[in-house]
Amino acid sequence: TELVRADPSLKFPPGFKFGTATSAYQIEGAWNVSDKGESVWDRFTHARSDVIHNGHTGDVACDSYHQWKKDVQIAAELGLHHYRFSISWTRLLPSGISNYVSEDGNKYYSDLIDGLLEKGIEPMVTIFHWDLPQRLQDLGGWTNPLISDWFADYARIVYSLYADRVKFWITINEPLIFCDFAYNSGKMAPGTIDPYVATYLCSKHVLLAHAKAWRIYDEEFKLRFHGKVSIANQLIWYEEISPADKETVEFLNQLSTGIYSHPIYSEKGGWPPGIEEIIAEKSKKEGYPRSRLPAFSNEEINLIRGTYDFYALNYYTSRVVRPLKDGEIAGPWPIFGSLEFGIATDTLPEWGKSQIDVFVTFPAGLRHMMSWLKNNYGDIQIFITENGYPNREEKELHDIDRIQFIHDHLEQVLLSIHEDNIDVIGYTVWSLMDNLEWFEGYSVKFGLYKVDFEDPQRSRSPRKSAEYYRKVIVNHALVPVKYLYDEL
Ligand code: GBH
Repeated sequence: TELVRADPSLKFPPGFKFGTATSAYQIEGAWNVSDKGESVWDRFTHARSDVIHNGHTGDVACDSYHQWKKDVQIAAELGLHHYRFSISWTRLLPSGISNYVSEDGNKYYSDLIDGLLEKGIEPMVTIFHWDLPQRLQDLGGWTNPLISDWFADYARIVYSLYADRVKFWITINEPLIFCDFAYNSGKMAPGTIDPYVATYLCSKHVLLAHAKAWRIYDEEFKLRFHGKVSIANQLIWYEEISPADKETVEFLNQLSTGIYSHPIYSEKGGWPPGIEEIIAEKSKKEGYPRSRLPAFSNEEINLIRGTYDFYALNYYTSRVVRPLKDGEIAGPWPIFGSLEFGIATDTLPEWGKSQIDVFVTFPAGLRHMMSWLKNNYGDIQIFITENGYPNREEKELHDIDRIQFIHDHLEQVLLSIHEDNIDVIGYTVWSLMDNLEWFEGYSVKFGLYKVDFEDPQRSRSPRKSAEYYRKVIVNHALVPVKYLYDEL
């Protein structure tokens, strides 16, 4: 697990894109301006201050709804090729159902897209980043099979408004978090804990929703606009450290990555090998009339299979496996279904630390993950749609750890491209600026730009990592960290 270094003369391929990402609930604020409807995250932060750091909410956040020109400005300062942001479903469709489109909501996103394009920055739009309309949640949310049509209707409206200007689309962000982690932990909206049933209903309906939205683009928009559509998966790499781990490691990689990938990217389609059988067997033993992991019909398998134009991955951290100790119950992060399968995970002492315990850094995990994808699904294009480093407290703007993190991960990307022949087409830092880190509130900071949450104007100031990333983008190559240390 030693860190392999890249030849410093290696370059990123021509056309390789560098960007940053954010999401609507984490930055926009303006939670009830104009006719905006209530989302599950509005409801959750307002009702569940017990779960959320200091009772923080996204009511104002970075106030990007009013301050979006500042976001475009700093994105331009960085020299970004692309900026990934998400659309708030209830800002565009206040009731969640697509019979009525908000004029103000539409204008907000339309202006933002135009503002980015004027600066030569490509918008990459995430259609759903967790802020489900509360009204749809009241009807069961992602556990109701009708959600796949509600989502597809919403996606069609989004395409019809912006497909003339947006060429990169992410249908849905990280089902592993809002299905598996949410229903296992209760720490994410809607706050319901139901790891054995809700989790898997959500998984199935997400895949159908994505597939329908992908096909709508393919059939109704692609010929005219030539864009690309995918789903972004949070990938946690499970690393084998002894041959005895082999089977468990492969099982966990299939359970957390395969579950949202095999149905889309494999030749056969359907749930990943091993997973379907084992959950069906357990369900039977437990007396359920059918598997808790709902089966796909042949028609559904064919609907989902092949619904991608590239692979979108978010990578933060890795784990190794170990057996549970006596009496130990494994937690919901970062293995989902740990309650089910009783596998514990660890990190290695030589891996990097951050101020947030769960975000242990292992850059080689990114490279291994991409090779795993290639081994399982063939030669697909990969777009890294998130990668980033958190701090809780930072010496004002001097975020050397974050610079090292970005450097080390980009180095692994270069190795994947040049040594492993993996077709990586872009890299995206989470995040452009500090924002509401879900149940961690504003206490966890990921930004290349610091946001002053005491300032009514929510001023943004560049950290050293912003300067570093700008240099990487200008040079289109890895910039040595040492060079920057000398400057600081
Ligand atoms: C991404 O996933 C999201 O897309 C983005 O919105 C988010 O801001 C970013 O990463 C940084 O987190 O403390 O043991 O309860 C986030 C996935 C889910 C990772 C919750 C950390 C906490 C586990 N995150 N998890 S624990």
